[in-house]
Amino acid sequence: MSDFDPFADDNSDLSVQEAKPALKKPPLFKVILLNDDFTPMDFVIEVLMDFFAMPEDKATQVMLQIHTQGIGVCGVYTRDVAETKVMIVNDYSREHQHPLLCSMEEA
Ligand code: TYC
Repeated sequence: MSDFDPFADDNSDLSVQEAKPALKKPPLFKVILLNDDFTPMDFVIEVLMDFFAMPEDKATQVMLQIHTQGIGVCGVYTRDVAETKVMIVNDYSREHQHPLLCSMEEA
């Protein structure tokens, strides 16, 4: 009887699997609001509360910062979430005939 066993595994064909590179974190985007001379302060506060989940005191603080500095950050999100927020806020402002502008930039 032969000693050859076709199912025996001497591990001679083992190779070491290279570790997969760790997944890169997705880029993040700041959603920003721009100041203008016409949008009522109360409307901006409402937007910050309703679309960016800010409590009223925080929304008031951010609105005043935009009013005095010209620009302010509403939140930081992945690309899809940021794009959706920008669209929703701009649509909402247009619906209410306010020139409020929402935009995004890479964080
Ligand atoms: N500047 C506006 C006013 O005086 C208020 C305002 C604040 C508008 C923030 C836009 O993103 C804004 N009524």
